[in-house]
Amino acid sequence: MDSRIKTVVSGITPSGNMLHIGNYFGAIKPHLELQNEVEYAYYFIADLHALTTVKDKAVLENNIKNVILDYLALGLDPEKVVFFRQSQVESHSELAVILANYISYGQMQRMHAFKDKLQDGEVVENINMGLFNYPILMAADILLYKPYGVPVGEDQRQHIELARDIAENFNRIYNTEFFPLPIPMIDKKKEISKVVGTDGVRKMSKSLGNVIGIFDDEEVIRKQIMSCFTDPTRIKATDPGKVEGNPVFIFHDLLNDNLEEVQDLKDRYTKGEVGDVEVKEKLSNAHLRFFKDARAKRIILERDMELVMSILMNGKEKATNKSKETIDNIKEIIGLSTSI
Ligand code: AQP
Repeated sequence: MDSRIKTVVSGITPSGNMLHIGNYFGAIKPHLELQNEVEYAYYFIADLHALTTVKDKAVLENNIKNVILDYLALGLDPEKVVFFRQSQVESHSELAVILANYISYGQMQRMHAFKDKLQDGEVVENINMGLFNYPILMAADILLYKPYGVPVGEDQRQHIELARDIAENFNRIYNTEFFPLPIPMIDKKKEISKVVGTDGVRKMSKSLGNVIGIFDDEEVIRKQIMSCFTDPTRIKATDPGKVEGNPVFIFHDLLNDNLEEVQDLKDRYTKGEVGDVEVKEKLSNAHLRFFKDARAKRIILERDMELVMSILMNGKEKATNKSKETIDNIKEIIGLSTSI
C-alpha cells in the first residue's frame, strides 16, 4: 500500500434502518480492508447528517443503533479503528461553523444534494438548511482528522472535492499548509463505486427503496432479489438474454463465491436455457452464504449493548482528543486563540 496513506476518515449516515449491499461494497468493505493497513482509521456514524431527513426521535434512535450494530457485525475492529458517533464529538459542529466562512454561497448551490432536490420539483422554501449545509459539515468531519484520504462511493466525490476546495482556500488565506488536501478513495470499477439498485437504473439507495439489504429477514431479502430487474428485452426464459449490465449478474459477481455456478448461469442465460427465477434463487442463496457469519455476529452483539456502548465511548474519547487538537490549532491560525 501507498506509504503516504497514514490516516483515513469515513462515515455512514443512519438515514435508514439498515445498511444495503451498495453501502457494503462501495464503502464498508474498503473501510474494513483499510483498517488493517493504515495507522489511523476514523470511522463514524454521521448521526447529525441524518437530521436532514429523519425528524422522528424513535426512528432516529433505532436507525443509529442498527447502523452501529451492522458496522460492527460486518467486521469493524474497534481495536484498530476509532469508531464513534459524530454528535458526541463536538468539534465536528464547531469546525463546520468556522469552515462555512471559506466557501461561497454560489459554490454551495452547485452541490448535488441540493440541486437534485430542486430538480425533483422541491421548492427552495421546503429545503432545510441542514441539507444545504450538509457538505460543509462533511468537510469538517473530514478535515478535523487531516487525513490522506476518504474511502467512499462515487456519489460522495463532489463532497470530497468541496472539502478540498475549503482546505485550499483556508491554506491560501492564511498562507499555511495546515490542511492536507484529502483524496477521494473511490474504487475504479463502477460496479463497485456505484452499485446499481434493483431497478437496474439508479444507484442503490435507501431513499429510493431499490436496495438489497444485508441484515433484513431472509424472506425480505429474497423478495428484494426476486423484484430485481433483469434483461428488459427478454420476454420468455427461452429467449437468449444479455448478461452484461444485467443487475442480477452484477450482484452474482459481487456476492456469489461459487464461480462455476455463476459461469454456468451466465452461459445458459445467454443461450436462453435458464429462467430468471433460478438465477435469482441462486443469488438469494449466495447472499445468505456471503453474510452468514456477519448475521450470526450481529445477533450476539445485539445481546451485549454494554460492550457496544463502551466501544463508542472509547472512540468518542480518542476522536475528541484528536479533533480538539486540530480545532485549537485552527483557532490559533485564524485569530481565535484564547491566549490573547
Ligand atoms: N449504491 C452505492 N454504491 C456504492 N457506494 C454507495 N454508498 C451508498 N450507496 C452506494 C456509499 O456508502 C457510504 C455511506 O453512505 P450513506 O449511508 O452515508 O449515504 P448515501 O450515500 O446517501 O447512501 P444512500 O443509501 O443513498 O442513502 P440516502 O438514500 O439516505 O441518500 C458512502 O461512502 C456512500 O458513497
